Amino acid sequence: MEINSNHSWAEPFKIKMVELLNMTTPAQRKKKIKEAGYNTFLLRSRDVYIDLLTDSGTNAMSDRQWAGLMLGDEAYAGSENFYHLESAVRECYGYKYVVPTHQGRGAENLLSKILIKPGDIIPGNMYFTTTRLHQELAGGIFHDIIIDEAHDSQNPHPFKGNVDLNKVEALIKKFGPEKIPYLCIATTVNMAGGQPISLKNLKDLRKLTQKYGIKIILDMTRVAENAWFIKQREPGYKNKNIAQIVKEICNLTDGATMSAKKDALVNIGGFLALNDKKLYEESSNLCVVYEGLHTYGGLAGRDMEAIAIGIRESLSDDHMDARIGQVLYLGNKLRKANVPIVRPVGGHGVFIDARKFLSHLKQTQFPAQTLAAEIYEDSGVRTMERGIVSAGRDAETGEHHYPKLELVRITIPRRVYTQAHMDVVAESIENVYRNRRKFKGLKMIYEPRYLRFFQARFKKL
Ligand code: PLI
Repeated sequence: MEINSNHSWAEPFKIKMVELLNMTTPAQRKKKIKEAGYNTFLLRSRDVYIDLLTDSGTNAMSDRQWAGLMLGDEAYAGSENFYHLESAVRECYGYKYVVPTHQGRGAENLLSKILIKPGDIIPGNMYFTTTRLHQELAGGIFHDIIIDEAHDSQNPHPFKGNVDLNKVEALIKKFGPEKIPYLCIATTVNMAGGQPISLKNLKDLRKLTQKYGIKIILDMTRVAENAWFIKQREPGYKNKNIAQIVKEICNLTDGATMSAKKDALVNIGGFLALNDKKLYEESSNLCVVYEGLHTYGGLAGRDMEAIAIGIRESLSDDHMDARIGQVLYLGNKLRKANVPIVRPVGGHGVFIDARKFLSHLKQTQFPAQTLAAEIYEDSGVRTMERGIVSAGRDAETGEHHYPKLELVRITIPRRVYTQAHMDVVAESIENVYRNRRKFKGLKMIYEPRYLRFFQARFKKL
């Protein structure tokens, strides 16, 4: 798809320092992935050439962020950097109160503990792994309210992160509004392939939920990326900038959880942002139990400074054109080679449809896990399973969840890799695609209790 500005997506930065990479041989990689139980999370990073496991905490910081680290005020209480972070959140996102946390799941924990009672229903536009687990640990039950199109990898809907309002109304009718403390709405929807929600949909949702007094809490982890898609695709937003669109999104919600490790261009950190004073007081009090004092929340002063600067950098239109332009570049290359990928290409990565890629395997043979391991073996490129392993088990029945989407995520860190790296990635995946009939699937031989995809081990069938 075209970017509707009059210049290309070339990076609005130049490179000042580089990190040297290890190159490995096919024989070494075969051994390493076997030792890692065919789980790319269990590889050592020194054995990886191009690391596209995640865009989380893998960003390259700018010279201004690195300079900001030297301004770290490492006081236990009242660090100056906290107030810089608070100002950035207020000015850029419009929320009144901020509680820093060590990363996004720290904020999810605080939010779930203050808002969810056992038996509550938490509707969301598709699940995210850590988000749903914290809801469940607090006694909540997650319900998927995303539009059906999001579960179909080939449906070209421009806003596959949208909520189906009929699904929301049906939940309200069935359980009653008092059982639904909030809706958890993600920008862009990670497990659907990095798909955006439209502002029209969010406005309609706000109207509906306000009628019943139900809050909307944003998972704003990739809100600026979502804003870029709104600018490209939604009527009326072409002439607005990313910063304005982000503000408009946040204004339609009551609060947000944030993993600053994505949009905000840092390596660690997150926060919970709220508008309600009483909820803020409760969460800042719980923060001292789980994270640290409410003016540092598990972060060093220097980390908060880097986030404050990163938030502002993330709202630059030029940055976002280059960031998502690079993702589209890889996506278009793979599409031209007929590799089955999720359409449209999302914001933070290209997602391969492993069901179509390895159509001879059953879902219980873990096609996406198999494919991620084979890509590593082929070229040292590390990707991630986002299918049946990530989906885990039903909290009540103990059965596997069987998600319709069985995907391998090729996730692009921000400001890290070049176009030549993307060419190598595409060539490797095309090579694996040519050899796809040879792969026989995997068997799970170790399954941890929580978030199994991180630590599960497999052997080849
Ligand atoms: O990894 P955390 O704890 O900073 O953030 C958790 C988290 C919350 N919401 C969303 C949409 C995420 O994508 C997310 C973390 N994502 C990871 C680690 C990823 O690889 O996508």
